[in-house]
Amino acid sequence: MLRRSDLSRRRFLRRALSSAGGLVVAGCDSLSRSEWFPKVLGAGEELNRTTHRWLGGRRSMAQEFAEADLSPDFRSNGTSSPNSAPYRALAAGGFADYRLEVGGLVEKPAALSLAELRALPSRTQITRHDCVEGWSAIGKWKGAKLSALLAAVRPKPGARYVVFYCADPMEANGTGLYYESIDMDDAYHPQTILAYDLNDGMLPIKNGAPVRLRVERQLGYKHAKYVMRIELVENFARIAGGKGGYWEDQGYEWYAGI
Ligand SMILES: Nc1nc2c(c(=O)[nH]1)N[C@H]1C(S)=C(S)[C@@H](COP(=O)(O)O)O[C@H]1N2
Ligand SMILES: [Mo]
Repeated sequence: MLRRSDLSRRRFLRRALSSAGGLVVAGCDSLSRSEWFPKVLGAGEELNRTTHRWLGGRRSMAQEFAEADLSPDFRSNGTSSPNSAPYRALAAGGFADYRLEVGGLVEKPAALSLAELRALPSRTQITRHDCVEGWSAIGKWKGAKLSALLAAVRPKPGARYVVFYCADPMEANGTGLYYESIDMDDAYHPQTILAYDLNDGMLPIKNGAPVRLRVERQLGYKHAKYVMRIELVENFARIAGGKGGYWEDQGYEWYAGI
């Protein structure tokens, strides 16, 4: 298990590098999507990988733990019960009427019931959640692989980010809701799931029922709870404060790598 000091050292390294290194990485990323780059610049790719590793393992897997490491209770943070009439109605019905809407830049928009989400290829993982407020907890999550959901809706070529709109109303932003976003690199990562179970039981309301995002290489605030709608977009220009998330609109980093 990572010691606290290791964690802060890694965060320090990441911050120290993010001004200079971040630019390099962003540049390499967009270049590597064009046809010629990988063929011509093998050395550049190696540099790209090394830089990612320095930045906290962007290409790697988040650490996974054993059952013995599980926290006795997975605490709640932020919203613990969304204060909206539609959400309360869904919860009262045991989420039988819940439909996860998936739209935006996709060929086949969809609205999935919990049963349909549970029928998608899933992954179970025991991971540590790190909140910027200074606490961590280890939990066992099971959920649909976001990669499988994306395969079903077929992203259009222009899709660069996946946006998650939540059920909890927030005053301080334009959508009026908590929301978050990730890029395609994290969207297709094997540990990125839409979790419906926590510690072998149904996801409790305090932790985001019926569905919450797990994006394990990033900090707690990226893990959107109460996900109602997913939108694939090219950029964040027309979404709330334009920074890609509720906390990002208030100055938090968009890429919250651990
Ligand atoms: N919809 C929604 N998602 C959210 C939040 C929130 O307030 N609303 N809080 C975030 C923060 S800061 C953290 S640390 C985690 C907390 O998850 P937990 O309640 O399962 O501990 O959820 C994140 N996702
Ligand atoms: Mo958090």
